[in-house]
Amino acid sequence: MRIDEVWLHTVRLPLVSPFTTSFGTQTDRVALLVEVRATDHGDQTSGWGECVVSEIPDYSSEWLAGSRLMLRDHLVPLLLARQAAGGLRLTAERVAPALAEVRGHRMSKAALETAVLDAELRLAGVSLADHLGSVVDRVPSGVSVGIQDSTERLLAVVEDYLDQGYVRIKLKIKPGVDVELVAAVRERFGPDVPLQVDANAAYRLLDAPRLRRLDEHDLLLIEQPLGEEDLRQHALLARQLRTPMCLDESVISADAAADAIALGAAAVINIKPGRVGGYLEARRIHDLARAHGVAVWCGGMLETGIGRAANVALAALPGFTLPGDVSASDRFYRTDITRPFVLEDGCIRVPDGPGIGVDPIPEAMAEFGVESIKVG
Ligand code: OSB
Ligand code: MG
Repeated sequence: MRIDEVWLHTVRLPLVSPFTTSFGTQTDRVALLVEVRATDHGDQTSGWGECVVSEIPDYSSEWLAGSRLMLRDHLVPLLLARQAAGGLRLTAERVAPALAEVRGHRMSKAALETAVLDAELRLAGVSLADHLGSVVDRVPSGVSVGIQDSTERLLAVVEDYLDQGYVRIKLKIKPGVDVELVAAVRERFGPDVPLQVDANAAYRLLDAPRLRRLDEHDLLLIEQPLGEEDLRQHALLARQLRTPMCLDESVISADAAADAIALGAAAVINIKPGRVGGYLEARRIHDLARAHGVAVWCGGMLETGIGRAANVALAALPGFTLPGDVSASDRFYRTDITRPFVLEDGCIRVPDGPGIGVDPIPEAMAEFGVESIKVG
């Protein structure tokens, strides 16, 4: 395969309702899409990757404008230079090594690697799910519920999602907006609703006594209560809680996952391909966790259909034993830029077409497009 051109498309999609976490509120999603135009034996295709950065560096240190520059001025030129130098045929497996001289910037690297992988698989006629090793054709769908203005509002929102068929509820929490919410949801919907919480790093180890009050509510897990760099403190906290400890922000690589497991900082891991540098590293974390008996589930970053399609393929691997944040497109968007993913009996169907199995719809790209730039 030969890369002919790389395009960076920016699209802005309004959210159906604001999404609030411990670090802020989002009313729309600006997505950076990497398109790799490639040729193999005369066949041409476009491969797509969605960069999961936020507009501001709140969830991680990466952000939209920085990511666009990083791709434009460093990552894409590096990859094209590697290709021009000849020798090895370009494959997705060779993208990460080619980009390794750039430190960090995993979300940007992931988007580029995914676009190359998608192009490669489209040209080979193989679905991403088959390539990664999927074992199911539908995955159970959980939903991440943002912090609401009132408990009554939260209960109404949760009820609506349960009515739609979501099989697991994740409540965003922050200090002071936590135990009471969980208690209210448990009281209204009973002990059988699979329920978990996500703090997005908003607590300190000193909050352990308060977090221990979550134990009586029989949660599946507590996600990332402490800081991204606090692996050791997560291990200490885990020993004070009955609720299983799950890490999100802290797991930036397979190495970090190995450390977290060895330290006892993670009984469960939320795998987000963007956070760890791509789907190939995500699969390594899945394999590692599975070998250690650590459950994983697929996280989300409000992806459009492009990123969602790839996440659904990943979530079909055998170690994904908990429902992920892989909800239907209409959880976030009235109109998606691909055909929408829909809930069927609480599940999302795994795309089986070549590559990620979905395509951007030209009319939607025109409607939501902000800018497109060509690199190389
Ligand atoms: O921590 O899982 C998170 C969204 C943006 C940033 C961080 C997180 C989230 C979510 C997932 O909770 C939302 C989704 O895509 O379904
Ligand atoms: Mg999280």
